[in-house]
Amino acid sequence: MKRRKLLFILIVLVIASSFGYALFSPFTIMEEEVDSDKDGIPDRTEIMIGLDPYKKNTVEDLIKISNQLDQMLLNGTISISDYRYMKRIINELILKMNKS
Ligand SMILES: [Ca+2]
Repeated sequence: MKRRKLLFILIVLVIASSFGYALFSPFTIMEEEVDSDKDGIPDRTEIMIGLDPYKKNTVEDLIKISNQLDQMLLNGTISISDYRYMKRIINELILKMNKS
């Protein structure tokens, strides 16, 4: 009996998570696709890393921000988790922009 209950809960969780994913992901993708200045960096990401989403940015701008983040880490004005998170995003963008 207990096993059945657990199995039921598990099935409900699996269905709920897949449904949640299906509901959530289209919005995420739509938001990611908005790139007002068409520089390859989505608006949401530009705002997150402190760029103007209506002004085209280059790889050099991203490198500049990356260096600023290094300074912030050294000064202790950014947490290590925020630093890692932002660096990962910026590095991915630099790679993406270098490929295109
Ligand atoms: Ca952009």
